[in-house]
Amino acid sequence: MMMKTDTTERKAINQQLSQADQQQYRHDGYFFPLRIFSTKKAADHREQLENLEAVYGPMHYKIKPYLLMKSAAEIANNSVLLDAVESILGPDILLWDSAYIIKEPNNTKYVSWHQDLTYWGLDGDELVTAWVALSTVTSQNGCMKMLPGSHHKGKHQHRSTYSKDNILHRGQELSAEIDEEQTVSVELEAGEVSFHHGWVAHASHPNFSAERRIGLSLQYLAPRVRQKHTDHESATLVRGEDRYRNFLPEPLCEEDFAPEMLSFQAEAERLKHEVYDTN
Ligand SMILES: O=C(O)CCC(=O)C(=O)O
Repeated sequence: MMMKTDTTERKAINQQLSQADQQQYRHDGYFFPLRIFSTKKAADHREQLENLEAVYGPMHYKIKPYLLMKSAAEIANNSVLLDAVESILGPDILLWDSAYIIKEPNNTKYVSWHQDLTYWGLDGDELVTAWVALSTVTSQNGCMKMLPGSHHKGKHQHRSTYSKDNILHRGQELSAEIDEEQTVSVELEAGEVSFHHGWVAHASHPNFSAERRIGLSLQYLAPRVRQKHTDHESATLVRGEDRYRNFLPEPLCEEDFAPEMLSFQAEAERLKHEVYDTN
């Protein structure tokens, strides 16, 4: 009886993407914007991030910050965000990876045109990235750009450039030239999120503004997907059930930068680099 009431209540407030939004995601390989919290709440999350950075150093590109920071864990478990992810992946959802991607003011760092799944070692593409804006994100400060429909044919050829200003680990970029005229800029207000498919071609240019550009990129997986290169990767079940156990369960963040979580995160980061760098 209790179970039935809980399910009914959750359904009543579930805010999954509309059929039209889901259709757009399937057609283009991305969907935006969706507001998941107010600009005031976004400013609060940004303040928590920047206060912790003042003590522990830069958080940019540190893997799985939701293990270390209550604020990141709260964003990753946001119910509006997860409702939208549920309408893309179904009811069972693992949080597999995440990173703050921060472009400092007037900075040359960029992200080359790439497809996320190229080097991630996964055996399926039931994965969606949710990119949560914690600052206003515009073409001027280096928002993401997407090539609509580029996810339909799966993997395209990449080359590793290891270019100094490229934020990606291997500076990987699509070998084919992208016609920028065909691309769409993912401009967001703080507190909004965009969703993109693991095979959609995307990139982001440098930050030409005087403000920090801050996003939290979160990768959600359907539990049936496997990591081909190791059985030791971990993930957090954020909704539903994991009937596959392809990933080790992760401890939950209850305190910012707890020592035991720091060592768990460091090992997860080491393993992730091993997979990214050798495949
Ligand atoms: O934050 C960026 O500029 C790029 C992010 C990205 O490539 C991703 O989240 O997949």
